[in-house]
Amino acid sequence: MTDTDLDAMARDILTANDRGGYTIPTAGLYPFQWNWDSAFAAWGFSTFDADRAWTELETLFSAQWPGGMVPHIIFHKPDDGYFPGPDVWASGTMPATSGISQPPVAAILARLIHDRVGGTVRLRALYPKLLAWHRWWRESRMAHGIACIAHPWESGRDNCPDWDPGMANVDTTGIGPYQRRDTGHVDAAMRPGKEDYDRYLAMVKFGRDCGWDQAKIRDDGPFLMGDPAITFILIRANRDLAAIAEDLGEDGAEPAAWADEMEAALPWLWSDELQAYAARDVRTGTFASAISSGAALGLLAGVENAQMEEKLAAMWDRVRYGIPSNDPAAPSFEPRRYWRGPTWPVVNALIAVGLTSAGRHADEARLRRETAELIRTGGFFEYFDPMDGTACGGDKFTWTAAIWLAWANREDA
Ligand code: 2M8
Repeated sequence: MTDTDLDAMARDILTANDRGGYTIPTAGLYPFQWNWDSAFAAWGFSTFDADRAWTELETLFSAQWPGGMVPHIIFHKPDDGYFPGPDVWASGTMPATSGISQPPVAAILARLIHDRVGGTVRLRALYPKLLAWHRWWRESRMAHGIACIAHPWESGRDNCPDWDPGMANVDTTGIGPYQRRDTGHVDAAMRPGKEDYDRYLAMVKFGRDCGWDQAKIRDDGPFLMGDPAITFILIRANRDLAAIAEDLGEDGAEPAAWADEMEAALPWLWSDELQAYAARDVRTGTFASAISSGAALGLLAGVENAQMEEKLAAMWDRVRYGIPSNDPAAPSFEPRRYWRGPTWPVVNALIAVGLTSAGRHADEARLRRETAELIRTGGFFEYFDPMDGTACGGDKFTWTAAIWLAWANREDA
């Protein structure tokens, strides 16, 4: 199969996963609109259908909550193939959504899409919504000046060992029996375990019981951890928003100041033991015990740090393909279990955006080559074993197809 054939297949996947204004990540396993998946889908669409790219982002922001939050799942149409569904979240919104958010990559990708295909009128309409979302992060998910997550699902890196310190303290009393659906679609050995799911549901229960009072979730919820990945993403996204504002003739001083403030707060995330930025439990102060792909996203924020770069380079050299989600040298590393080791084309693409900004073109080319190789041999799967390249999780995956089109198979990404 040639790269041209793969281009056509990738476009077909995006089109087949289109449910009318939004794409689902993959049929069966994830039958709704997911937040950061949609932003990547928009980037993919921008390579062949500019109008559809903007529509994807517009549909995502049509579910924005009055407080500015953009939810992590939007349940546009009923589907009982996924658990927990709208009845468990009980958001009370129209459309029904989850009650937490996901990595704020939309401004970063909106800027790249605008650079590629234009669309100033559509970007202008999105700008205040992006700003309101970033403000929500600042007001509802900050501690020690760092962006935090109130649920591992909010990080998008669900069962990453980054969250083990916070997960250890989540009380699961009162979580009765429930029926998971994910393990009916893919191999259970590649998914989070039951103990993880019990805790995930305990966090959802807390949010539901307090009527999704976001300040209460931050202050009293069962879980709150500083997330290096979201912190770096938000620094970059705020700077991109400031640049967008300038292009639009608006005043971007506010998001620019937010980015500077977060950058100044980074020392709170520095682990002396790991010699890297690492996830940290706000409730206990405990750091994650291994370096992860979250640290590698520092490049996206323009954060340069020689000690950390050395650690990250060593981590990359321990695998054959891409940046692993967890360090293979760590006891918690599992090469096929979801976010505990596999490499994810979407994260590689974000890191590549950072490498390009830092002028590290040889590293960017290596990461692109390794990611493209995974897709060429394994297909458009959700994620991959970074040691031997085995394709894992769901097939015909929207974000892998999008990344192929927008970055992995391009010279001009
Ligand atoms: C995964 O997360 C969902 C919950 O949001 C799940 O496992 O059920 C993660 O990989 C997340 O990053 C992604 O957005 C989602 C849909 O692809 O799947």
